[in-house]
Amino acid sequence: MSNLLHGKTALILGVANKWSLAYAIGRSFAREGANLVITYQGERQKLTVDELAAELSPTARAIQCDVTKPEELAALVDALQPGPLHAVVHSIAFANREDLSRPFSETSRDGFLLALEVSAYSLVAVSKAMAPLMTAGGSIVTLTYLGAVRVIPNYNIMGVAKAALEASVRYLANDLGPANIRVNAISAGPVKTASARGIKDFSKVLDGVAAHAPLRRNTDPAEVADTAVFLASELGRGVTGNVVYVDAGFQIMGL
Ligand code: NAD
Ligand code: IMJ
Repeated sequence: MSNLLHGKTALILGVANKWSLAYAIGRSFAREGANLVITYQGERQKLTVDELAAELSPTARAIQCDVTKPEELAALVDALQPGPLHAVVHSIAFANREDLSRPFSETSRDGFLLALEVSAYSLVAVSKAMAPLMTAGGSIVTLTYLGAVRVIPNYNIMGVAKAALEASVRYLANDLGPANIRVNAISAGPVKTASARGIKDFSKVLDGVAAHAPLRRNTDPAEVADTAVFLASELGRGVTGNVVYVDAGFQIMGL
């Protein structure tokens, strides 16, 4: 392709390993000439993510940022000074494992609040922290899933968190539009990442999508990543407040 992000600085939050959707997005952004800062949650991921940053580009930086720690978000803002920052990709979600297997009606207050804090409020916190650096306008993109709007077995509290995330996208788009900052979500079809591993019947979900989606196959992380390029680039300049489905068409089906 053709340097669609040349001269732009992009922040990508949520790289854990080479399977992370955030890393696929990093690869597409690097291909398009972006200057990259990627983040990881904790010390345990530092070595892996330092190596992944080096593979993306010689200038890519990796910084630790647990989104539940305001001091780490503040340190990230400092590391990005003086800006300008053009693009932010939020690729973060977490819920307690037991809340992704027990009946949804058994969700605890703590489990509910944790999933909503990490998976939805963090987009608000990140947008609030980064918008002042986006002085030339820009693009904020988050990752969501169909479980926000349909009942998907075991997705449970994550579905509620993604519904809050998608509504946050609309309210943030309205607030930040006057600064020419666009805010959108990509709703990706199921992909076998660390966040999918160990989920009961995940292989059946993948097989079901491949059998029934209009394109008769699963979603390739590179397709999700290239849609993020579109949204972060000038090509996406008229798009804000949207949820773009990159799911081989699965979500249009009734039966
Ligand atoms: P992943 O496990 O590689 O990424 C999830 C990331 O969230 C990890 O890097 C993890 O460290 C990070 N994270 C969790 N808690 C955090 C915290 N407190 N602070 C900072 N980071 C934290 O898995 P993935 O599939 O690449 O997930 C990325 C996003 O894509 C998530 O929002 C997920 O809901 C979404 N998504 C995934 C799929 C799928 O099938 N894999 C489908 C649609 C949407
Ligand atoms: C997750 C759970 C149940 C069904 C699921 C998923 N389906 C898909 C996912 C059908 C596609 C993956 N997904 C879209 C997510 O957002 C996953 C979030 C997640 C995963 C885990 C697993 C490990 C853990 N906590 C988690 N928190 C969030 O301990």
